Amino acid sequence: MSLKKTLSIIKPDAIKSKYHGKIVDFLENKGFKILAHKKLKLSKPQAEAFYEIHKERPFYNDLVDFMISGEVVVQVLEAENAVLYYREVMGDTNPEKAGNDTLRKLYGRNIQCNAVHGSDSDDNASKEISFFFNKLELIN
Ligand code: IDP
Ligand code: MG
Repeated sequence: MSLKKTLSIIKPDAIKSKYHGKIVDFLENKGFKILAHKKLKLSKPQAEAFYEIHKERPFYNDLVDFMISGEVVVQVLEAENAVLYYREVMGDTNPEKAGNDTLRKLYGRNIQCNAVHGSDSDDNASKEISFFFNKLELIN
């Protein structure tokens, strides 16, 4: 068994809709251990830096504005093959295409306001976790 970590963000649309508690429940029911968890409001430079890899994509500016439009909750999740498994649990980027019983199907509104973020590789998970958390904040 190889336990891995991934970074999750509950996005402003889901926090505003009061889905925070439901999403935490869902994650625990799916078997994730929450190693770290905090609420914060991203500044523009922070959101731009976090989504730097999408800088050239047409939706980048809108995505940054959306991510700074309200509070977010960032979490470190642990599970076997956490990155891949969380991407399954989130569902497709577009909630309309997401499978039943996925977070984005249940709580996402559209392709931008899609309730949650999850890392897309183990390397990016490490980078994204260090972006938000220092070692002292992580249960090990
Ligand atoms: P992912 O979150 O499923 O990994 P990415 O392609 O990495 O999807 O895109 C990052 C985020 O940018 C998405 O979660 C969504 O909020 C937003 N996004 C992606 N594609 C579009 C689009 O075509 N229009 C508007 N926003 C988008
Ligand atoms: Mg992505």
